[in-house]
Amino acid sequence: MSFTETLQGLTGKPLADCTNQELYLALLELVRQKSADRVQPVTGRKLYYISAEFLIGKLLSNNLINLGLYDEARDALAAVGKSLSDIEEVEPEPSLGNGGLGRLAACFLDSLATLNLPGDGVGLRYHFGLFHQSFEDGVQNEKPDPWLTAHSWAEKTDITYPVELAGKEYTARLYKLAVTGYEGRTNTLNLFDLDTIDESIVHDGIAFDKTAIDKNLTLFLYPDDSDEAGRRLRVYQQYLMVSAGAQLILAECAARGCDYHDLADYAAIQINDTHPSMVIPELIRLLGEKGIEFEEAVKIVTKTCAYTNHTILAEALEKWPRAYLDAVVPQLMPIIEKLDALARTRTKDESLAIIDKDDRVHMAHMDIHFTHSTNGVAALHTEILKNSELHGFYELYPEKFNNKTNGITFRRWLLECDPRLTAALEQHIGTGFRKDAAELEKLLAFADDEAVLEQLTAVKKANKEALADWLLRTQKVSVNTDAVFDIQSKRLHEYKRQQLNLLYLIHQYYEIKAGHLPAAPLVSIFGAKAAPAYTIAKDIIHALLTLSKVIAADPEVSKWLQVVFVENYNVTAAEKLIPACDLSEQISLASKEASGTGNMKFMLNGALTLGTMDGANVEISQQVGEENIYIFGQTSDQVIHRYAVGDYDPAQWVEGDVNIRRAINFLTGPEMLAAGHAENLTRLHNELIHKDWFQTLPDFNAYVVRKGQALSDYACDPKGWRRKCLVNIAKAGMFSSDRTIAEYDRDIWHLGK
Ligand code: KOT
Repeated sequence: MSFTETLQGLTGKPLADCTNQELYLALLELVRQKSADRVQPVTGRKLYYISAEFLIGKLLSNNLINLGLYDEARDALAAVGKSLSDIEEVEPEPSLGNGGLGRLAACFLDSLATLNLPGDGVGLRYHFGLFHQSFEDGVQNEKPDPWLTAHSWAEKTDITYPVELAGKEYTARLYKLAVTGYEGRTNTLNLFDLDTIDESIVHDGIAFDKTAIDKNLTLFLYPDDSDEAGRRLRVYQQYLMVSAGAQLILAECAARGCDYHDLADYAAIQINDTHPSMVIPELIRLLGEKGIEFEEAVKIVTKTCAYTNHTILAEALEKWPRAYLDAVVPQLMPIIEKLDALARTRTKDESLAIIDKDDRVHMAHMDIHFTHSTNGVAALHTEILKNSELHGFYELYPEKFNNKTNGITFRRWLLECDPRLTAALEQHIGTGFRKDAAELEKLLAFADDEAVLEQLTAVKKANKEALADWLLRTQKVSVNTDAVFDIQSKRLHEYKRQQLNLLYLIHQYYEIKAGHLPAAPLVSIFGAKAAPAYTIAKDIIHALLTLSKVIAADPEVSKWLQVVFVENYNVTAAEKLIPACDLSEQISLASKEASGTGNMKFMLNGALTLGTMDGANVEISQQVGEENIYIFGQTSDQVIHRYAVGDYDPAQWVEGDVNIRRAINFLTGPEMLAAGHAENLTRLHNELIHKDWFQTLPDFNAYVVRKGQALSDYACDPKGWRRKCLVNIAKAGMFSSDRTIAEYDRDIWHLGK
């Protein structure tokens, strides 16, 4: 049967007569059937990757590519005048994650299935993913982002588990979402939910009654945790996930012949940062119910579980007041107390305890004591964990610490999002890189081949045109595709320093006004969501939106400079932005960005990085060589030292530097106040002058100089620029999540054995 016939069998009428919605549902069903054919029996150890977030993004195209059906589907639809990309627009995006941590989990599932490794995800079926962002009057507005429709990728099962929260029993129901690898097996993403959730309790944007647990527990990804009810709800969510997850793991292992004493021969559990940490005491509790004594249960769990740390930011390290846990998970507290006592027999260092003197439970400490592996997510990050943040633990358990530099799946972040570049690459180096990313290095043979370099430039230009069309259609802005496309897209956070980019843009505004024209026109594009309760982050968005208006209204400046803030940045938007980027902004304060993964996506798509020596930027720089990347700013050692000395005073930098002073004062100057809100602008101005917690000002001049150099290279040395782009693509192989997963398997999981 031809593809068209198969699809027609599912729609029940000629394809030409179908709506895009009907075609989408038929394709979804077809993918389901084909994915089911690739389910394989599990032998030996199987991985359970437990994570509060799986930022999977839309799945139709990805699944078609991995099943080898994409070209056929596209052509069959084109033959009846339909377009696959229009059909994709029907699919709602599951935004079940905040950013890097959740997207990493999604890339890992793709790589596990591609490498034919038995590895499932365990998480929650949130009814609304990360909020939908819109800008109203220059201010971020949040609305629910529904993705569950009558026909969803996640299929309801009959499998349920009882979960006790605050002394009351709830029923967790399992939903299964098939994850098919590229030419690989089908694994499962297991998502838990309650049947009693009531979407109608949401009101006024994303507000809802936080007390009715049976109605709200899985309504939202990470409910706002700025108030106590919100924080408590997060503990409820975490326990629902780990208790149902642990019961699923034990049931699956038992079905395969495990007698629980040998659990570690059947299961490897990866704890994705501390959100799933309660799986440790929960497994010990459940093993106790099966008759296994505490001491043995601790050994079994330690052998089975491993922990990944994704951040050193103090405010992100989860420490739950004991009173919360007493209230929500009283059944775990006696176990956590015993674990604390056991940990205290191993070290006298009070700072390594699980329960501190203020009665707070340190989730990361429990993870490090009672799992066999603690890993960081980039070389620099792991070194900082070992030498500063977790130094005491490193001294206690040096053998547990290891690095696993992050990666991204090339199926989504190259084949799917950049078909033009993929085709160009395949013409010269074949298709081997699809599964063996190291083969991208073959491209280096063409580093001085003018025709190939021209071709890559033409691909970039076409991608910029496509982005311009999309921006016009969805954001109603028109951009000059001859300009340099400079993109900073990631969560809005002060440590990521969108405010540094903001100050640069103001500086350029003044320079252009003074007749000091840049080497090339610049389109500076932002995409970022700010946490709803993160006031300064929202002020930074407001300042950028206001600056964008001020510049657009000034014909002298707007010839050279344009600021575009894309609404509702998500995986779908990232897939449009990244292939069109010339200059990738990775400008976090050194030591603060654990790894970054956007940096890898931009590099793979032929953008050059303007960045600090932070996270995986360090390894990108090592891969491409310093002549193929624009590095600037303080080193992590300098930053850590400045924090330790504690004498950083932004006011001195403002006083001592006319350019810094000029840029900062512009925030509350007449042009900005006329176009924006005094309250937001003044608060940001004060924050920068009096706190500047992420040391924007000491890096300002170095950033201006380096960015100027990049623009001048782009404009004055196009040949050199193209060559750098080629080297970046060729050297991106090490950042494939296939490499990362192979390392996790080799060092930590040992799957299938
Ligand atoms: C959020 C809350 C608590 C603990 C950790 C996080 C977290 C860390 N969320 N995202 N991250 C990012 O994880 C990515 C994947 O490892 C990194 O690339 C990135 O640098 C982290 O910020």
